Amino acid sequence: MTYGTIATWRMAHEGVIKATELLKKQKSAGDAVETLINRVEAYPYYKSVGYGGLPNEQGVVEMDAAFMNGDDLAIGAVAGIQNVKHAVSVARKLSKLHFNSFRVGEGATRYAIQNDFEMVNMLTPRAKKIWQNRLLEIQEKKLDPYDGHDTVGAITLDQQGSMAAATSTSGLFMKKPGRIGDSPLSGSGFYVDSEVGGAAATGLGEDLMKGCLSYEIVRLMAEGRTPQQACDQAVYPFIEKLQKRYGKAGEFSLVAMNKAGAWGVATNVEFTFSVGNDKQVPVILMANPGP
Ligand code: SD4
Repeated sequence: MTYGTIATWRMAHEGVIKATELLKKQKSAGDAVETLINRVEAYPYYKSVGYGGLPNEQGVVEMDAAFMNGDDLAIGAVAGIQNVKHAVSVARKLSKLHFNSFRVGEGATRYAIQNDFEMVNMLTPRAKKIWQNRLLEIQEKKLDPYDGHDTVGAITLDQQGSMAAATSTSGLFMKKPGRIGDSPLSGSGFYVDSEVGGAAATGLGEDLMKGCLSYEIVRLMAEGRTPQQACDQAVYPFIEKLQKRYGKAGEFSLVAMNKAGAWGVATNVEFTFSVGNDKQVPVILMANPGP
């Protein structure tokens, strides 16, 4: 039976390997995507996701994450959550609730504590040093706060035909406290429908959410486009639109997979991603800025 996963950035590769193994053993798309994202969250040297993620301008690590079940379209999300090792697991548990399934800030953190999620000081000494150095640099020269930030976003398809999507990020380095990007927002950072397929985004959240691009890609797939056609048709005209209205567009990279396991990607930067399925061992691939 067909199964597969696609995820953003090189950092997702070990998680994709693990998720692909699980899918091969007929585990669920939900378990596979959570395991994939947990791997990235736990690794201390990825500066933009989970433990070791870079903090906001006050030195506080605030995480955003989401989980979506493509069968019942259930969504759970957290934003600005603190000191929780696996934000995506909190999001997955929230997805089981009909009410109160998207929590922010203190309410999200409190929910994690009350439900026995692993709590840890997410600001590693390394991340603290990078933050301190950046504070000094900012005093010396005017710097763009958006610098080298990546979200892990993934789509999984299991052998039963179920799909899931999830994201996790510490968001923009030096962001203002309380700033939330696209990653926990359904339709922008992610979307999945097991009857069609799913998509996930990484890039500048403030621009990504103007286009609801993950939903747009799924909508185009539902109309019959391949994942690659859907990515191309959703992403590049929207980048042009932003360029026309603002003179520029943020960095955008989107990945998609349909219910048959075919995948696509669109990006305006050099972008690495990882794909694993029943036809090939997981590989890291590189996409060049399109179209
Ligand atoms: C955000 N989309 O918070 C995230 C950050 C990111 O590549 O993915 N950067 O806006």
